Amino acid sequence: METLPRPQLERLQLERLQRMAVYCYERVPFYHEKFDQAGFDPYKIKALSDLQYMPFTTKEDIRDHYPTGLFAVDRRQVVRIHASSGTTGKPTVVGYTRNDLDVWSECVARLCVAAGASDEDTAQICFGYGLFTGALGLHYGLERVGATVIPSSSGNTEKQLMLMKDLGTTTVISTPSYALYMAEEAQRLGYRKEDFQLRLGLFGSEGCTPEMRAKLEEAWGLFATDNYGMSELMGPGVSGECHLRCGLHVAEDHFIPEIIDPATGRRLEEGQEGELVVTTLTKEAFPMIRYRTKDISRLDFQPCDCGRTHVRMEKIIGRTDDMLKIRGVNVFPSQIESVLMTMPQVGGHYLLILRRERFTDSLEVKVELVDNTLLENYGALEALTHRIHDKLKSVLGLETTVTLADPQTLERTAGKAKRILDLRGN
Ligand code: DLL
Repeated sequence: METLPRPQLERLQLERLQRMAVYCYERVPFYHEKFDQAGFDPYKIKALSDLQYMPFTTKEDIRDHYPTGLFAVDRRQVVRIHASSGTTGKPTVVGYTRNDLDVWSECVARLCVAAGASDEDTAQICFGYGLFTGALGLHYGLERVGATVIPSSSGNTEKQLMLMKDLGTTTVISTPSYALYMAEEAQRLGYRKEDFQLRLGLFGSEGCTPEMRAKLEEAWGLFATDNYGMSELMGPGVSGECHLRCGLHVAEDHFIPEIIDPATGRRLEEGQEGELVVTTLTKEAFPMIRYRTKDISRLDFQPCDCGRTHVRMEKIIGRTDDMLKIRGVNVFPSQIESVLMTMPQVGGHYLLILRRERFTDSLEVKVELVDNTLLENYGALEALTHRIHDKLKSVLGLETTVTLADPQTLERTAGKAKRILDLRGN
């Protein structure tokens, strides 16, 4: 499947899309109405390009049908429920049939193998087990690979490190920010790099710039890959990097990705940057037609040297709702992270604070020092502040206020890092 020549792959996608469109139309009243309103006839799909005439589905649509109004099967066929917490209001509830779980494990297993995992690995899963899809998704995928899975969950970092050392964990699975936190804790508790046998990090669920990744690889002495997914589409398993790390291969036999202009909804050409929209081709319990992910990326259809033919999406650049607009300048947090992580005196944790004073927005970049060495040296602190400020100014074209925080003072989480504090109100 992963190396199917493109024409065969597209034939398979077309057959599956035709089936999926009719399936949604006949089983989910929401899609029935939506297709009718858009004048879209699901029985008449002739080419993959017809996809662009199908209506989008949004997070609001899911919310409007809380909790399970978009499910396409009856409850007897649903064998698992997950949910994503979301920042406001009700969670997004998603369901799986037995076949959905099987496909899910397969997709995750593929990305683990593509990254270099095998049945010789001992894989410690440091994602939170529960409604979040990350832990159980990776769990079943890695079991399918034949790895020895340690479901240690997130948090309780001291015990986490003890298990990692004593059981000879070779592969760690977590958010990049938690992996960095674990590395700091390991150092604080007196562990040495040689105490661990980690060789591979399967990171995902939040952004990680190449600069941050380099920090992580250095801290743990491992090879790190990135994988992407979201609850609404399945969880992890939608796409992942192979060992060549030149984009994340999308599991194209199960998903069709598109890139659109978020403002107009128009589909963009290959290589252009825009919002990722994904259609599921095989999901039974909770199918999604043209789901607007709000994640920004671009697609590359060139075959990869690894032999996989599945399209590669670029690492997520940001989210349409994460893009900071400050005095008319658009800024993605990842651009700031890239600047910060090139400075050796700066640790992996930072906070972006937005304020509005007298109708003008301002951005404070609060940066944590990596250790105590600069603390007594006022001149050096001031020089570092200026250096960060000037670099940000030249990269972003924006005035920021840079403040330095003592080591280990910004909040850590065991899951996704919270890096934006927006105090602007509305
Ligand atoms: O985070 C699924 C997942 C779990 C993926 C474990 C990979 C590993 P949600 O909690 O629903 O699902 O959050 C989905 O997280 O829309 C992105 O904005 C962000 N995200 C996920 N993976 C990446 C990544 C899981 N590799 C949302 N890079 C998505 C950047 C990511 N952002």
